[in-house]
Amino acid sequence: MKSALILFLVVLESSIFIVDSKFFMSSFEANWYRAFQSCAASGKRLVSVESQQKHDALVDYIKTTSRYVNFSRFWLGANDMAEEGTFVWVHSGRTVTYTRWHSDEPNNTGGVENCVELVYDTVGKYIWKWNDTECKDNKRYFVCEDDFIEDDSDDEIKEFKK
Ligand SMILES: [Ca+2]
Ligand SMILES: [Ca+2]
Repeated sequence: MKSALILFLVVLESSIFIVDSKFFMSSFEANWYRAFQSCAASGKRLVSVESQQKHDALVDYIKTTSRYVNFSRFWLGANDMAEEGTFVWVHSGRTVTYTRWHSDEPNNTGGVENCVELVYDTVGKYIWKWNDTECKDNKRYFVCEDDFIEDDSDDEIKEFKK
């Protein structure tokens, strides 16, 4: 039993050092549903942002990619489809608590905005802020994350934060 536990810890620890590819930027734009499916199909998940540390790590990652340009938008793994106004990280089912909403958001424009996007737009002053937007007709790039590491560990987040 003891040896099994040690083996598990060794595997866990060694994996921490290979996760600099923790985030994976999509190579194409897709609607929210397709983005969610694409991440899942490759054994990953559409990114959740449940803490300031995670937000910082995600933004740092995006800045290393070619998708980091003014007026860029990325799907996040949350929506309020089940209950209007209550946003949920779909992968975990957890209610969204940490938020980065722009001051005018979420506004559910037209009654059809249910999916969350991360926006970098210096003109509209969405500086890495969230917006709720329509899920199906809008196409965005998106970031998948590796499913192995949980969101709750600050230590692990520091490890993959470059
Ligand atoms: Ca909504
Ligand atoms: Ca909105």
